[in-house]
Amino acid sequence: MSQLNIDKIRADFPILHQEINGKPLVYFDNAATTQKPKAVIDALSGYYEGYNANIHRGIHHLAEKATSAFEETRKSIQRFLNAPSHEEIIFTYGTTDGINLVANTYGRSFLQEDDEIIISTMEHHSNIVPWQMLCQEKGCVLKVIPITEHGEIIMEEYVKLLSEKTKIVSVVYASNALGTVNAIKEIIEEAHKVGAVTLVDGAQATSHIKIDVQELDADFFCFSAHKLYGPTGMGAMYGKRELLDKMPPWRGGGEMIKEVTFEHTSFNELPYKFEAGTPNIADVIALNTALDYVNDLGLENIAAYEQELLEYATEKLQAIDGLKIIGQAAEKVSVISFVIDGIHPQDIGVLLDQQGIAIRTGHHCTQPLMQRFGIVGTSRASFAVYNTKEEIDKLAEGLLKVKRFLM
Ligand code: C6P
Repeated sequence: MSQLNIDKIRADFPILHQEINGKPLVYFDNAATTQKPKAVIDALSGYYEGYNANIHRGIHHLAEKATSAFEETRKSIQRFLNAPSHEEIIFTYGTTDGINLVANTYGRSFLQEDDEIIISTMEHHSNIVPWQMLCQEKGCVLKVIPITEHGEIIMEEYVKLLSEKTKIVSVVYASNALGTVNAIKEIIEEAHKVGAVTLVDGAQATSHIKIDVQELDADFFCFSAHKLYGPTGMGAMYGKRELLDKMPPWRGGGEMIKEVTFEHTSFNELPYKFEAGTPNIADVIALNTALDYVNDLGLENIAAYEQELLEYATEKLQAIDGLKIIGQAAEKVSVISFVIDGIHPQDIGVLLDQQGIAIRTGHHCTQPLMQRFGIVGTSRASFAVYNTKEEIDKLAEGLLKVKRFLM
């Protein structure tokens, strides 16, 4: 039995209380983006209505208030990830931006021809393409860890790929398309044995798993606010200070400099060296409210409740004739991807939408993973803390209706 009052939680999310196509909205596209509690929406408008000002530059009251709220978020993220210091938290546009930052700074500076980068078969495009671009530029080699039919990394195969040539291992903590939770601590440990630097794609992990970057010994950890009940278009990256210190900046502009002449520029210290230009102030501030929201509920409580939903849904969906769950790892976050014999995932998505049920269909930005399973895509239902078993019942009934309609 959950420790959480789900009715009360649902009341915090205004968007949930509407009808879509004449049916109460069932929102099961949380792996794409979670909905935002009223407190987060209020934090956004509170900034614009009350203390909109540019940060770090002004000495007036509003600028100081905005700067202080902005920097408070950095400290909250430090605590949330258990990072050693807030200077090791860099604001980004999101997970994609964080990975690109590492590829374009660390990668371009320290990798050479024939060096190897290891990723896994279940990576999101944002943890594939930046490394491919780097490989193209530097003549490095991209190696891919295979996975089992259940959607789990084959550790022995991973270890075989590692060598003194391996410079970067970049792996997803929780897969958006399969739900698999990877043994990320072990993956990092093995990478460190050959002296490789590690990056964890934490996009799907932060809203379900308590993160401790020191425990994991991750060199870089990236996540997006919008999958954590926060705003879109912003996120953060943790990096170990000794790495961040030796990395050159990526984007040039205001804020990231110490002194500029036409002949030479000296760069600001951490974290500002990586934060050129006016940042996304309002959204950074609102992320702090989202973190408070999650912390108040307790990530352990959220995770436990979501696991209840996952088990319930797995049982319900498995009972549907012709339905196959793609991704049956022993440890999963609350994501269920599935295919139904003879029905295209897109048709499932469209027909469920007519019943007010929002899921995601397609390749989920993991085309190589879909190729591994020999499918064009899946239908994916992903659950958050405000979802209920009654909604899962509606999904199961909805799928039966889809089948009856199309077959
Ligand atoms: N996955 C999904 O529906 P951004 O877009 O930068 O916030 O996150 C990118 C990203 C990186 N890694 C993983 C594991 C992800 O799941 C995502 C985003 C969304 O699955 C949109 S494609």
